[in-house]
Amino acid sequence: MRRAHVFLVIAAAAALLAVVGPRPKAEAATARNLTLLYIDEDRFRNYDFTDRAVTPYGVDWPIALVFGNNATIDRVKARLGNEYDQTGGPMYGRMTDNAGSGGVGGGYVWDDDSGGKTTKCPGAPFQPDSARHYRIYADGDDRLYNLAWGYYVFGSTHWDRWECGGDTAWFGWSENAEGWLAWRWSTNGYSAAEDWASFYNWEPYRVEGTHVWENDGYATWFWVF
Ligand SMILES: [Ca+2]
Repeated sequence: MRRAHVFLVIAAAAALLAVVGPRPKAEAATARNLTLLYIDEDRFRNYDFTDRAVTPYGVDWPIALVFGNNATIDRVKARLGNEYDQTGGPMYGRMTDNAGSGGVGGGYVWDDDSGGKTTKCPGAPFQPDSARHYRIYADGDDRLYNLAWGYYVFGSTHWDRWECGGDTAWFGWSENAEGWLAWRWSTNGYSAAEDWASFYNWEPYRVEGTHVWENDGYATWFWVF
């Protein structure tokens, strides 16, 4: 697991010059590898989106998290709530819990989530300059189901840095944020299998506006009991 040491740098002096208030969220960026993932009768997109539209030009982050076995949205958030106790703005996941015959047609829905975040407004005075942020998605009953994964939800995660001031805002490093989420899950007493399965959304390091891409294309599994 890589941990970018840049996050250890404390920009306390810069934070004092910060302008309070949220800045625009990560702008929609361009996915290299947007596709539909298949697991039994279920289907979901391997990125989340900045609006309710499936397009490689309007993605937020790669899907890199599956909370499985006995997950619900609320259960996962409760178990991460000791650190990810703030929320951000909403993004959108696309899925169906039963694609129907041949896996075509049937039941696609959107879910929006504002997620859990370690600091509400990173970069604001007296706040840390960075936050880690995850979002998780499911359909109307707040969980998806198939025989392979049990009850599950899926999601993305990333860093928000200087979002509310201090220096130029940027968002991303999702692979690193995924590792930290697995660390928090494990530290809280649950098990995770880091980089467990290919989600076909490898993103090499690159900067696209305020979006800093880096994702190994392998999602982490989080056991929920
Ligand atoms: Ca990964």
